[in-house]
Amino acid sequence: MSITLRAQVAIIGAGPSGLLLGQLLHKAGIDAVILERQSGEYVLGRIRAGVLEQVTVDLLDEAGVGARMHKEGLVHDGFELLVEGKRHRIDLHALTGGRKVMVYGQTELTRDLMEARAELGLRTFYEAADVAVHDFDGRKPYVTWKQGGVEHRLDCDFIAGCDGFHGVCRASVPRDALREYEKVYPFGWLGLLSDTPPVNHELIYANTDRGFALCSMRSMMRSRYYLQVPLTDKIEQWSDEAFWAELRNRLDDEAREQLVTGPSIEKSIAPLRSFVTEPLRFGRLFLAGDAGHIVPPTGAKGLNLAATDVKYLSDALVEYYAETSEAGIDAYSARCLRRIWRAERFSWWFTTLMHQFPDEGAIAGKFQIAELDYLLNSEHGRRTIAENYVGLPLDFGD
Ligand code: RFL
Ligand code: PHB
Repeated sequence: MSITLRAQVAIIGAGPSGLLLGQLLHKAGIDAVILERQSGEYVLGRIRAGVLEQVTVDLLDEAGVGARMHKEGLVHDGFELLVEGKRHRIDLHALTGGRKVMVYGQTELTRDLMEARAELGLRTFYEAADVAVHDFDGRKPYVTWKQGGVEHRLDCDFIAGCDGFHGVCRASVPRDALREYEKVYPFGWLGLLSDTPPVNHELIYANTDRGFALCSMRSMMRSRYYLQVPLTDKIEQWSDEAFWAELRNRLDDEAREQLVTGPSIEKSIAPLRSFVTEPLRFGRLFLAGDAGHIVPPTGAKGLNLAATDVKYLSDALVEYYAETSEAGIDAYSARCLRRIWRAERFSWWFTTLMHQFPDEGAIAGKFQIAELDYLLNSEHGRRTIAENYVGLPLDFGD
């Protein structure tokens, strides 16, 4: 037995990119089906990003899913850099003409998008096995997969590859049709989530000679902390006690005193990578979000870039269906890549500024401290950090 379905757009992946794209297309009257390899609970169990730029907040409002975020999210108008044991505040609001960021977990945002989709009765297939994309270089692409052992086929006009770094879409493009740029960093981030009040009301990014640390949060009762660790470290080596002791070592006296510890509710190690694929369109297949690019998390840009890719893609598809114009889809890749490279540059630079690079010798650390000394004592320096951190406007440079 096999089942054949039809939709205007097939979306592969129900992470934030796929779900947001589905919602924006639905608002414009375009019919899309989402295929996701995992179960919904599994997708919600992945603890990832925490900081949303204003542009992302606006997009979630446009998609009609912003209500809970505005109620429960935490608006931050600054953050702190801890350098040589001293904290320096970056006043985002004052330095960027009133812009701010929103602290709201990727899990919550994903849940809001999933619930909105379920309420609208839009088609999503979770636990879709062996998803394969076909004929995207012609006018009649289609997707096949297995659901509970039954073969399925979805005929469509376009395929949106929102299936993350390890997805099937980028992997299905002939190798000679794309170029990949990559940098892997010689360390990872060990993250811990705990139901404890955050150590500070704003995020703290710490440059210390023991390695980078980040104090973040999900709410006033839930904290998220990260430590730079060698890539060779295994999660089993890090008891909660060892994590808290090392975090304490990387904080200033005041934060050390304020820190409330407790049992972890999640703990994992993530590698850090800068990665971009060019182009992001292959005939009728588009890549969006982590399927096309990865940033190290230091600048909190990954999820935000995924959201803006999807905005550009939904605008292009809306233009195609409303005006039978291919101008938008033709421009998609170049338009996205310009924004992506700016965020890649910032994330690479901020990562390089804040972490220890043991193989680069003592002089690398001295350069970092001198650069931070310059940046933090210059209005221009603080502004350049602030305007990149809050996110450049969608039409920047146009
Ligand atoms: P996702 O979230 O990876 O979702 C892709 C979805 O596609 C599914 N999939 C498939 N479905 C069908 N068939 C297949 N063959 C498939 N292959 C994969 C997957 O199951 C998944 O559900 O990509 P998306 O939607 O583009 O969203 C991107 C964001 O998730 C990502 O940029 C951020 O989470 C990156 N990131 C962070 N970004 C930040 O802005 N701040 C952070 O603090 C931050 N921390 C992180 C992160 C990413 C991490 N990863 C990828 C390991 C921490 C971690 C650990
Ligand atoms: C997080 O809360 O997970 C987070 C916040 C800011 C970052 C990275 C991660 O730069």
